[in-house]
Amino acid sequence: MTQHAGFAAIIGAPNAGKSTLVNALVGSKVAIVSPKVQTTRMSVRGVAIKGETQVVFVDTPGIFKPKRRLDRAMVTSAWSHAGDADALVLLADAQELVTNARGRAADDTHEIVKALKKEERKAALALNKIDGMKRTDLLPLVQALTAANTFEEVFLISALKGDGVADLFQWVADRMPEHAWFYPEDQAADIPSRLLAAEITREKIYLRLHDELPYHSMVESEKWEERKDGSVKIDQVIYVQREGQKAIALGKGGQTIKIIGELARKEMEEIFGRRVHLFLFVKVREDWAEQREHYKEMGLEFPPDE
Ligand SMILES: Nc1nc2c(ncn2[C@@H]2O[C@H](COP(=O)(O)OP(=O)(O)OP(=O)(O)O)[C@@H](O)[C@H]2O)c(=O)[nH]1
Ligand SMILES: [Mg+2]
Repeated sequence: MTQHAGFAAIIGAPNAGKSTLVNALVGSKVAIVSPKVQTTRMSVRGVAIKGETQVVFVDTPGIFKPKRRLDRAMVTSAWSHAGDADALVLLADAQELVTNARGRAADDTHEIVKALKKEERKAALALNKIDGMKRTDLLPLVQALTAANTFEEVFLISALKGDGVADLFQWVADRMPEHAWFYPEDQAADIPSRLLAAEITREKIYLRLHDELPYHSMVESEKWEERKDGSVKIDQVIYVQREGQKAIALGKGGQTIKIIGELARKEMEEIFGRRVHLFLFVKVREDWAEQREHYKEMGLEFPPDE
């Protein structure tokens, strides 16, 4: 049988559940997830196979009206992946669209729909987070969105619970061109280990400190040392923007950073399948989001001044 392979980009407003969906499609964790908006900064590839078809799902940063430099880089990256993809899925938070129709997430979603329409870009719409929602609330939404004729197909899914995910996968798989597979059969993610390790720590920071330490942190794996016993020693730096944030990240007597380190280490050991010695350092660097070198580390282009 001939092989099919291609790229499917998942785009959407921040917090729609894109990373959760990519993890569900791939069947293992390739992208970090948190209740905060703008969790994903760089696009992550997750690989999944259906029959003779290999789909490379591209998780992208949320699309919204960007102001800061890092935001602009993230949104640019998301659109460029959409442009390159063989299949495109717009993911939207159905709960937001129904109960908070004038909210920011709904606004961002409508702007994306407009942009797709303008470019006459073919895409599927997946309404996410239908778990816990009433069908009667969903139907008018689906009707309104299909009436506009922008989408080839509309799916109702729960990325978290798995409902509808297989149908969406099938739709995507059917759109993959004839092509040899891009990755070996057993590869699920395409992200360098040190970058993934940094992402895992960032997820734990977001989960633990999402109210106190918004957005303004980044993690870099500075050292990666293979040990003879098969374990690895990883030194990571957490950059924050203020002294006060450093105190928050450390916590009383270093308690917070210790918990974050333990959670991150455990997950790294699971994912890498080996023992990990993780050392975390917190540094204040007020303008890290203005420094070119960090963008490369995050896999983003450094956008010019506005
Ligand atoms: N109830 C429910 N929650 C979901 C579902 N999918 C995702 N979530 C939650 O929504 C939040 C955001 O999920 P993410 O996967 O990080 O969303 P994202 O679109 O990747 O967000 P950004 O990377 O910030 O743009 C998390 O708290 C998820 O657990 C779903 O199907 N149902
Ligand atoms: Mg994400």
